[in-house]
Amino acid sequence: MRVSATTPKDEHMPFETILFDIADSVATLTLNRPDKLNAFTAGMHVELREAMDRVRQTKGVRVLLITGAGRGFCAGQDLSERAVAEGRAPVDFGSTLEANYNPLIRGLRELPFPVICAVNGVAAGAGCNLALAGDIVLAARSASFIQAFSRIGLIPDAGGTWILPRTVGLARAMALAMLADKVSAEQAQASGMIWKCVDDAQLATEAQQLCRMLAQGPTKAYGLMKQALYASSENGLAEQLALEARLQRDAGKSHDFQEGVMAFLEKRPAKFTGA
Ligand code: T3D
Repeated sequence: MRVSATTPKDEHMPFETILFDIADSVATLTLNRPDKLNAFTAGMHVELREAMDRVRQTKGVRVLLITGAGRGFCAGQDLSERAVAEGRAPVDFGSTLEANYNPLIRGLRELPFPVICAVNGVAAGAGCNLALAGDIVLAARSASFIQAFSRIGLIPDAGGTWILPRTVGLARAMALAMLADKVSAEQAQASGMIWKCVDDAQLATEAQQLCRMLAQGPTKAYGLMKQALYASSENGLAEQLALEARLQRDAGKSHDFQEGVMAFLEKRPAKFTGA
């Protein structure tokens, strides 16, 4: 199955700030403002919302891959949209977060299948936290992660204050937020911020291989794993055990569970359909 890049209005017109493609059950979303390190604009947010709708609505999508065009992954909010003209009221960031960034991050978390981020270069500000919102994050060895917010007097947003303490611990999260130090891909892997870094030339291939493999996996179970793991930091052991029992009940009723067991007993590779 292949669905080409389209806008909401005209199926044949390309997006302007992103590339979007669905092939072989993998949706690929590439941030595409390379001359500005793929910084988010209001127009890009509109296109991201449309792309996310397509990801949710297209039957058969089993993995979402997010990456960036050019030498950067994403430099966060485009600051040229944020310069405060004299006499004008500043933008209300509570509103822009609620309208743009928060639904994007929540939407990724709520997808019932894996989201892979392939971080091809610098990821800064909200771009860093978009990268970290992937369920599995791969990075090119030359990529870097910067909680750039304190450099402009803001706090980490787009989920940064939630994900960082959970991945790297409170001490590192606090220092990264306050100091806005550049974290290399190797440091990010070593600290548990991301899954792994790979040689630059290998990133696209590794990411595609990973997506292809996951797209043939037990999608329903992956979705349930997301629910369980993301709930774990809010739950005590008793609640988490109860959640596992509830979700495993669902997994145990899946076609893929039956197929997995039959394949094991018949000593053949399982053919998962995702159901
Ligand atoms: O709604 C709201 O606004 C609230 C939400 C806020 C969320 C946020 O993300 S706030 C944080 C915004 N991001 C930043 O503060 C990062 C700004 N960028 C940088 O610090 C640096 O560009 C990088 C460390 C990311 C990379 O540095 P470097 O030296 O590799 O590249 P560069 O030369 O700085 O950037 C290349 C071009 O991209 C350059 O354009 P030019 O001069 O060649 O025409 C630069 O201006 C542009 N660019 C990079 N980041 C942004 C940007 N343009 C606009 N906005 C950016 N964020």
